[in-house]
Amino acid sequence: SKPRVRRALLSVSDKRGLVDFARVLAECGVELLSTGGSARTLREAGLEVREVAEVTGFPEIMDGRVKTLHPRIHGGLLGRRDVAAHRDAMAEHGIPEIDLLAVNLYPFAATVASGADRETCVENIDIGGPAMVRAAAKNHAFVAVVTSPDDYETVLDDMAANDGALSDALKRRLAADAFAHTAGYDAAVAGWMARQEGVDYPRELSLAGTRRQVLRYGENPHQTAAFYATGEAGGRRPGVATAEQLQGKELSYNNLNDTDAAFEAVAEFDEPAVVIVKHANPCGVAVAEDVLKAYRKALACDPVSAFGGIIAVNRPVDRALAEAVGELFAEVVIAPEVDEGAREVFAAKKNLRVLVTGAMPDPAATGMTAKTLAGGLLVQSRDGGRVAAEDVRTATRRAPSEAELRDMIFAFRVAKHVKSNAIVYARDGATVGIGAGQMSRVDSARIAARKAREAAEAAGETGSRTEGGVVASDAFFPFADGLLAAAEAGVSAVIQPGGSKRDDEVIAAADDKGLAMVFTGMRHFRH
Ligand code: 93A
Repeated sequence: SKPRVRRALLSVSDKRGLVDFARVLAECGVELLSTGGSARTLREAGLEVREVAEVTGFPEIMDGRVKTLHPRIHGGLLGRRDVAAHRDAMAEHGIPEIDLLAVNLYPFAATVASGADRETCVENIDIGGPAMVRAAAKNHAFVAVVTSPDDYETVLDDMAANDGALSDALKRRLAADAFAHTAGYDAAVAGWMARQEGVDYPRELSLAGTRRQVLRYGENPHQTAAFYATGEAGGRRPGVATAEQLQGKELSYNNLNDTDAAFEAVAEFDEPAVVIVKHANPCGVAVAEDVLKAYRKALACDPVSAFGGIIAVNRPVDRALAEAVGELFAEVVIAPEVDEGAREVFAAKKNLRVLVTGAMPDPAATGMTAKTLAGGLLVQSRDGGRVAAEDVRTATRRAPSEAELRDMIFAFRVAKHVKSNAIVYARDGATVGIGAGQMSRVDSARIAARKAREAAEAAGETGSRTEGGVVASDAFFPFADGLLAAAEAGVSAVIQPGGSKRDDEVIAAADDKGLAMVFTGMRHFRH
């Protein structure tokens, strides 16, 4: 049978669960070794521990920079128990075998996130911890390494089931986690150091994050999937990765993707706003004096698509909004806050997933986006571009009215969150037709107009919703046809980046139809 765990080295910054873990180990007859702070915590809890300094015969020096970096420790972690020469070396040099290592590292990412100065961040780069973790993980045939307090219980259960020994399966799994842990840790250090030097993309890029959740499946049931929190901005960007889920089933891969799209979109607006998303595209967006009005306007855009959608709100959700949302079949609601009354209403909808983020993210903040392609990774800064009324230039004879301009800025911000080619019709602070993801811009323009017509018909309206509205295009109109399709739908104003070779043709067509058209000079492709 396997050798029992006889000696454990515990050296942790995050002391969560440490005492309980160590107490059970001690009860199993395991000798405890530990470093300064960890040893103190254990002694205060009445446990018997040997300090590493006692084993090495060498004090912790240089403010703790050198405490475990010693052959008496590393020999005990790396020595093979099945090689006579290794055993002899241990005996000769008084090296105690370490069978179990529990280490978690100096909190580097949290120190950076706290806004600490450079020196403090550097001091929080753990050297001895990763060295021990890697040594134990390499020697996983004989040594178990625990890098997360969440695994203490698993280790104790495994020991209980194996007569005080640890199974090979668990040791291997823990070793894999250990290398992932140190890789992620070094990636955080490398990323921070590069950013200090103004380098966005270090030569070796790791996006290693922490696995938050193994998902039931991916985009389709035959695909596997997991959700990783990369801790972007030190985990300070409020959103789906940091949100608290109040109720409802586990979020699926598609839920997470769509919820992110919805929440990032609703963060664009200063006024109370609601975004409804289906298949990663908004199918209704509106701003209003309050979120209940905004919700009604957003829903009216395309109530058919909104069925089973994701609803994102940029203000606290109250009882009235929760009741209105309750009339629809929605998958997810995400908001910075959900008040008591709303929580009561939602509680009756067991399947509805409700997420609270605590705050709204800064829509203009810097950050990174990544997408994979075969054998590679495309990385770019996130699209923090945000066109305001003062950024646009009138291209036509007629300048837009203030109301037109307000709707155009709104529509352009929506278009940024619609897959290209994106065409967005809007009126009075609400989208009335959205054309997404078409290979031809004129098709997007026609689809958006058709959707507006059909929604109006279904609602029994006689007038046209696009009449007197505005249209936004995420990229320039290469020809006049897309603009003419919008003119046909009755819009009075157009917002687009401009910059086509045929801008003159497009401007002439707009002038001919009496439209006001502004150029943003900024494009918002989204694929
Ligand atoms: O400063 S270090 O890089 N040098 C070391 O030799 C060393 N050994 C363990 N950091 C070192 N550690 C780290 O100290 C561990 O990874 C753990 O995070 C922390 C535990 O210290 P204490 O027990 O004194 O609280």
